[in-house]
Amino acid sequence: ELSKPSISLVVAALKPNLGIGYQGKMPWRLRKEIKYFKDVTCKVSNPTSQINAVIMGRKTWESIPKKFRPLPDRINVVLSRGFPTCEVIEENIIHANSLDESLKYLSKSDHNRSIERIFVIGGAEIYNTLIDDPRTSHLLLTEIETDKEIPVDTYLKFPLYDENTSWIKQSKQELQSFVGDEIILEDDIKEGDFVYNYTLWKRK
Ligand code: FOL
Repeated sequence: ELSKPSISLVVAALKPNLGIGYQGKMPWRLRKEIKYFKDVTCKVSNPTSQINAVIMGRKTWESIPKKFRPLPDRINVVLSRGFPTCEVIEENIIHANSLDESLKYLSKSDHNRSIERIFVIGGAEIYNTLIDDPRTSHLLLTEIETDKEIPVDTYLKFPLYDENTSWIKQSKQELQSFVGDEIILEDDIKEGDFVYNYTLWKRK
C-alpha cells in the first residue's frame, strides 16, 4: 500500500483570541490569503496521479460562492449529520454523515487518482473537534492581526499557546518545505486593516 494521506487543518484566525467568524461569515476578505488557501490545498507532488481532498461542514459548503464550488482540482467532502452515510453526489462532491465515514470513503482505492493530502477547511465545530484528534498531524494557521475592533462570535478552541501544549510552531523553512517551492511565502502581508502571517504547526 502507498503512504496514507496526512490530515491538516487549514484556517485563518485573528490573534490573540483566534476568532474566525461572525454571524456565519468570515470577518474579512483577504485576496492574497484565499489565493494561498487555494494554492496550498491544490498542490500535489504529481498532478497526473494525485489529488487532495478537502473536508468541510455543511455551513462552510454553503458559505462558498456557488461559482467557486465544488472547489476545483480537489475532492470535496461535505459533512452533515443529516446525510445518509456516504454517497457520491457528482464528480468531486461526496456527502458523508461523519468524519470517520468520509475517511473510510477516501481510503478506498477506487478513485482515478490517489489522495496525497486531506485538508479540513472548517467550520468551527469541525476544527475544534479535529484539533484534539491524533489523526490530525498538521495545522496551517494564518495568524491575522489588526488594530480595529472586529466583531467576532466564533472562535477556535485550540490549545496552541497553553503551557503544556502538544502543538509546536514550525520554522518558516519547515512551512516552505510543506507547501513546496512554487508557493512564495511573504511576511507581514498587509491587506486593508489586517496584517497576517502563514504558520505551520505540528503535533509533538
Ligand atoms: N483557511 C485559510 N487560510 N483561509 C481561508 O479563507 C479559509 N476559508 C475557509 C477554510 N479555511 C481557510 C472556508 N471558506 C473559498 C471560499 C470560502 C472558504 C474557503 C474557500 C473559495 O471560494 N476558494 C476558492 C478560491 C476563491 C477565490 O479565488 O476568490 C478555491 O478555489 O479555493
